[in-house]
Amino acid sequence: MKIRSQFNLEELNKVMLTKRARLWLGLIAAVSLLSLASSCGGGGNTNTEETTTVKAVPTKDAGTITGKVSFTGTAPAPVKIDTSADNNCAKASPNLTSEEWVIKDGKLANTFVYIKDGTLADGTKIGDYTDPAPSSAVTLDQNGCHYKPHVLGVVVNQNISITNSDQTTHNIHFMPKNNPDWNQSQVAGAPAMTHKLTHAEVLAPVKCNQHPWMKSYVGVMKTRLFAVSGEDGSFTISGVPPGKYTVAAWHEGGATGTEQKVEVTVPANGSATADFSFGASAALRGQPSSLPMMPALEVPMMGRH
Ligand SMILES: [Cu+2]
Repeated sequence: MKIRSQFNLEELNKVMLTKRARLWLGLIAAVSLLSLASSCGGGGNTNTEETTTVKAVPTKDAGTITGKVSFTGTAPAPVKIDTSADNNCAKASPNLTSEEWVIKDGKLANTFVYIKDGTLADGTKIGDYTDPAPSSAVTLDQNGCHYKPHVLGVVVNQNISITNSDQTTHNIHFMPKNNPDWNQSQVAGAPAMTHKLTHAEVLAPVKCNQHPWMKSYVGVMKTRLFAVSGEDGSFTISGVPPGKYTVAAWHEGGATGTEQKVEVTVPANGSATADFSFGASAALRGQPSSLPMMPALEVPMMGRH
C-alpha cells in the first residue's frame, strides 16, 4: 500500500513535469511564431506598411539639375474625347482632348524626370539613400472628368490626397506593378481620400473605372530627386548633392512608355543641364517591335552657372 502510494506520487510528479514542460514548449512556440510574423511584416501582407530605413540624401553643397524636354518632328494631334456617356462630364468638359502628348512650341509636358543612378562626390551611391516621406500630401484632383495633374511624383509612403471636384462619381484605380492594386469610388461632394504607395515604381498608371479616357501616372521614388516637365518642357531638380548621375526622363508615349537617359555631373553648389528630346519613335504607339528604335541616349549638356 505504501509502495503503491509512493509509486503514484512519482507518477503524479512525472505527469506534472510533462504538463509544465508542455506549457513551456507551447509558450516558446508561441513566442517564436510571433517574432517570425513580425519579421515577415510587409512581405506577405501587401496592406502592411513597409518600414523603410531612412537615410536622407545629403544637402551639403547641393546643386540643381535643370533642363528642357522637347518633341522633335510632327507633333501628334490631340484627339477629341467623347464624354457623352456621362452628362456631367459632357457639360463640364465639352472639349476634352487626349493628354498623351501635350506639346507646345516643340516642348513636351508631363515628362517624369528623375535621378536613376549615380555616385556622390563622397563616393556613396545615390541608390543607397532613402528620403523620409514629406508630411505634406500631393493632391490628385478629378476635375472636369480628367486628372489634375496628369503626371505626378511622390516619395515612397507620401500621402496622395484624392479629391473629386466634379458633380459625378469617379472610381479611381491605381494599377501599379510593385504595389497593391487599389480602387475606390468617390461620389460628388465626398471628402478627399488618401492613398499611398509603399514601394518605388516608375510609373504607376491610374485610371477611372467610370470614365475609360481618364488616365494619370504616379512616379513613386525613394528620394525627392525628381520633377515633372511643365507646359514649356522645363524642369528643375533641386537639392542635388555634388556627384555624377544618370538622369532619366520617362514619358507615357509608346506601347509601354519611353525612357531616355543622360549623364550629368553636378558640381558643388552648382548646376548641370540635362536636355531630352522625344520624337517620332516614341509616338509610334502599338507599332510592331521589329521597327528600328531611335537611340535613346542623348549627348549630355553640362554647364556651370
Ligand atoms: Cu471618372
